[in-house]
Amino acid sequence: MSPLILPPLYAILDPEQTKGRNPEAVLRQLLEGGAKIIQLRAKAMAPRDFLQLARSARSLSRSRDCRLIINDRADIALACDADGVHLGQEDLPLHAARKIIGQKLIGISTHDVDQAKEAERAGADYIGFGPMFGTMTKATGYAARGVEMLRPIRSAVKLPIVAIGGIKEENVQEVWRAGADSAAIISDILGAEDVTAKTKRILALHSAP
Ligand code: TZP
Ligand code: MG
Repeated sequence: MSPLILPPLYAILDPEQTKGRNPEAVLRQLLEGGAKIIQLRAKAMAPRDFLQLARSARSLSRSRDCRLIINDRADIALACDADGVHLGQEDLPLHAARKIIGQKLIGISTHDVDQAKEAERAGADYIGFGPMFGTMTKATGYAARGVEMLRPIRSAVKLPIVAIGGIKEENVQEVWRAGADSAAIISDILGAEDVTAKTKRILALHSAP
């Protein structure tokens, strides 16, 4: 199978972070801005509401040729025909999620070199790595890694790396330069007044010097 190539921005749509704006409307703005992979993260939603939103996200994202990843829930990823699922260290282990979703993508959150290597060994399609910087969006329980800790991860695994945590328009180029294939961003994008313009500006930075 050809290796996965991730776009430089991995946008995360979390309905709790949209400042009360309708998640589908925000999703449309992300798509309009050029997002080509979007993760749906809905920690507080009842599973059937999560599924309903996921189905709607699936149809909108498919129409714009954008991949859809479901956070935490392999069952919902399968039920809405997403492109994959993203799992943390406490979620279903990779081998169990694989039984559920087959060849769809599985991303694994990692926080150090050992976890990154283990995710690669176990057959992950990409890894998350973080938290890169301080973030108010999630109580991660880990100190900020910084770009210094991203570089050894880049050397340790061949898998695509999605850096996450405290990434913003102002520091996103640092994480790409340190070896991240993609930058996962929640609050800097979802908190923007104009989500489309913010997404476009971040993507434009990837090709800027
Ligand atoms: N996992 C590690 S940090 C984080 C998650 C879900 C939150 C990232 O959010 P933000 O707002 O981009 O810092
Ligand atoms: Mg999780």
